[in-house]
Amino acid sequence: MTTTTTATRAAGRDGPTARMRRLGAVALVGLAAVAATGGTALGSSDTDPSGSEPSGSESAGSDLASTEPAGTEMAGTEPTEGSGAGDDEALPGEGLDITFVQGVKGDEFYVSMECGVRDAAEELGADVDVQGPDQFDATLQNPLLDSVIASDPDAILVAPNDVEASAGPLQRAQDEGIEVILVDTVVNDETIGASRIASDNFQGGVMAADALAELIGEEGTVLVINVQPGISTTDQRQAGFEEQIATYPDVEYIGVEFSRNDPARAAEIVTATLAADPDLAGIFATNLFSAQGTATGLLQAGRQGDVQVVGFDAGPAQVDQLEAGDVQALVVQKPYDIGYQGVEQAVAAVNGDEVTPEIQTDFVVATADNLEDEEISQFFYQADCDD
Ligand code: T6T
Repeated sequence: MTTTTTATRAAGRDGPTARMRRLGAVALVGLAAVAATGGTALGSSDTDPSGSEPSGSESAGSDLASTEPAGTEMAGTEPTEGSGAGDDEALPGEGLDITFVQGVKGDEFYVSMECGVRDAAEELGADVDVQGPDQFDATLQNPLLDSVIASDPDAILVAPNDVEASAGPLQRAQDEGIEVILVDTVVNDETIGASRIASDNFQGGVMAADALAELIGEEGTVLVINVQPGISTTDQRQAGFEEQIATYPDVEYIGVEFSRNDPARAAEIVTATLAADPDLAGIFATNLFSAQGTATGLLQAGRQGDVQVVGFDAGPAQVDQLEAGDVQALVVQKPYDIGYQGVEQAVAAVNGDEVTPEIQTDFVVATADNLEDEEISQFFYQADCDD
């Protein structure tokens, strides 16, 4: 179970006084453990995907607020009263420039996050610019960050590429009075980021371990295909998986391989591992491209459906692979919510309003049995905000 907090703090430069206060509804919410519902049908971790009540909020205490974007609920729903649209008051984001720097361009996880960013910016009246490096690589993202800092936005929403290497430019941004909001990934230096908004990635790894153990009947060898060391999210997923899989005495964890976010490399890892260990029972692939390549590798080896796969993320290609039976379960994040709440926090920080330092969003787990359910499919990632 995730720890929870409702701690808030004032942050940022003083802003216009007539800003509408919309905070208070965001807080860190516990992730309900995913319980297997029988067979290989894994249930959702989000007991109320419609968003009216965050999972775990009752048992965790009444001071918890929703992980939903305050006043907006899910993608595609109408903004509720007080969300800004149509109010006579000045919108809280009016006149503010926010830049969203993605972890990498063209990744449907960040595309979906961008959709949340754009919706929130529109509703709050802020201007938003979106940029991203061509690869998940701090040596590419850092120069981009430097040029964003030079353009002097009010706030930067960013998914930093590396826990250490990304800290320099983000520190410089803060030193120059730009509010920095970390979305998805973080840096190790905890002084960076007025707010950090992400999935509970360690718990996601735990869930993946339980799911994979169940799929393989709690025995056999398992492999992790991760991205690269230094990405906070995927490092935590691996750590959660490793801790949890060790609790299954008849499951042998044979270690981790790194795909460098390249599906072709993930496929090669599968081929090489099967050559060395033809009895491989299962694979946990820690992100979208790793999972996509894992499924392709199994297909190429003719072992799809035989070696069990739990992946993270739910881009269109991954959902197709789930439907085809090449992958058995996907841990689905809520990037739209992360982006939406990122903008809310950015606007609050710039205006000197209360900011929530840490927000965790939850997951659903998709399987072939539930992927048609609206409660699950509504969280599949978008390839385009008009989808
Ligand atoms: O899994 C997401 C994200 O959370 C992670 O930080 C990097 O990979 C993804 O973008 C998926 O490709």
